[in-house]
Amino acid sequence: MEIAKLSPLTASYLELEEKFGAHNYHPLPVVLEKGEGIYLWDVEGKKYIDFLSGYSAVNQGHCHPKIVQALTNQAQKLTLTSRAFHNNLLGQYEQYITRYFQYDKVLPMNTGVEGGETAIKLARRWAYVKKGVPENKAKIIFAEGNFWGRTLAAISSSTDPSSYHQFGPFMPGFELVPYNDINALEKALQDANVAAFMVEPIQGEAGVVIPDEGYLTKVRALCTQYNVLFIADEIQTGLARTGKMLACDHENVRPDILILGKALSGGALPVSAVLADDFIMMNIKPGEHGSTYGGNPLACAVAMAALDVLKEENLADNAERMGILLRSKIAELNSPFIKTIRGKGLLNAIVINHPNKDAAWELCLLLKDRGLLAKPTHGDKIRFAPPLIINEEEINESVSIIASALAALS
Ligand code: PXG
Repeated sequence: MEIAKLSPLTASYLELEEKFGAHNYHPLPVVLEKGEGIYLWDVEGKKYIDFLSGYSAVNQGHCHPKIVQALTNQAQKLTLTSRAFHNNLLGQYEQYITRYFQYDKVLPMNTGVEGGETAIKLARRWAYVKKGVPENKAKIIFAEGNFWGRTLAAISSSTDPSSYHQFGPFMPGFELVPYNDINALEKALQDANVAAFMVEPIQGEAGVVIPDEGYLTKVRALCTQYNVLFIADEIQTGLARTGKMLACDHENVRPDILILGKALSGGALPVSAVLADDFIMMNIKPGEHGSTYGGNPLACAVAMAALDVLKEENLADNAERMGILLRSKIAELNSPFIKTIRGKGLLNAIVINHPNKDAAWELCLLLKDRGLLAKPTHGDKIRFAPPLIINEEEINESVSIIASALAALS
């Protein structure tokens, strides 16, 4: 029915997806064909400011020239060898990323969720080999409201019924504590079979939920006290998104296992990485973990370029400054429809205050009509997370669009 209101061209693309694709997403009715910097263009030629950035994969901006150059150069030379053989970029990339984040070793994977799975395997193995947990008894603690993907392990730790309902049975050995609750965490960590606590420094998909200041510091201290590994899922919060290279940097804490993904390729292809020191990483032996595409030379070349851009263009600082501006300008709108605006750097969300439960979706349609793309999460929240290269003028323009859309919301 929605399709009928669209132009015939746009509708034709939606009809194809409707007919031939699984219905596992509910996208906004816009068909994009080009991206450059903070901008996207649809098949009708309409231009938009991107306020989602591919769920924070496109921190460097769409089709960043340096990343595209690295991709195209390498694509003409060698793209995949598998790990059956060495390739000439893997070692260079491993040295580059471990120096960049100050860990002994990296284990390269592809998607974020594989990074999460890898971190959990590393933690379980460490628990058996080093901590002395009896075989098959290791536990991993997660925070309620977590989101780390869609595999069976990831949904086994989920508290969102739309993620796990009718997909059981689930992975054993997973336990939950409330997010931002240090006492509950301490209680859980007292169990001698606990291998790790895996947590997002800011919960992204839950609606940009920021823990109290000091939470990560206390998590770090408790994990050390109880000999439990602290796994930070920085797949969405990392790589300058929140105004620091890592969200953990806001409290100067160093996780035992760091998971990165998304912007590690700037949106060019799936690249994820798990970083840890030798006492964790060296418990995995040849043949015990891997992936056909993990560490492929194309990914290595792209990831080095993507990481270069973050530093060369000071994107963490820009995210910090533009985030402050964005939140203050939105607060100044004093809209009755905005219950809260919260965030760190350019990972922000508004919570909608409206009697109509579809108001967040309606607002996103109004934003789209006015040239800004954002997507609701959990019904009443909308993430505002543009590429980190956005400037002051563009923030001002975005806020004008948001003001106009709010004014049109009835
Ligand atoms: N950890 C966090 C914190 C994430 O936000 C993942 C892990 C999984 O990454 P991959 O690359 O396996 O999707 C995420 C993913 C979506 C979607 O529909 C994904 C995320 C957030 C919202 C929607 O693809 N984040």
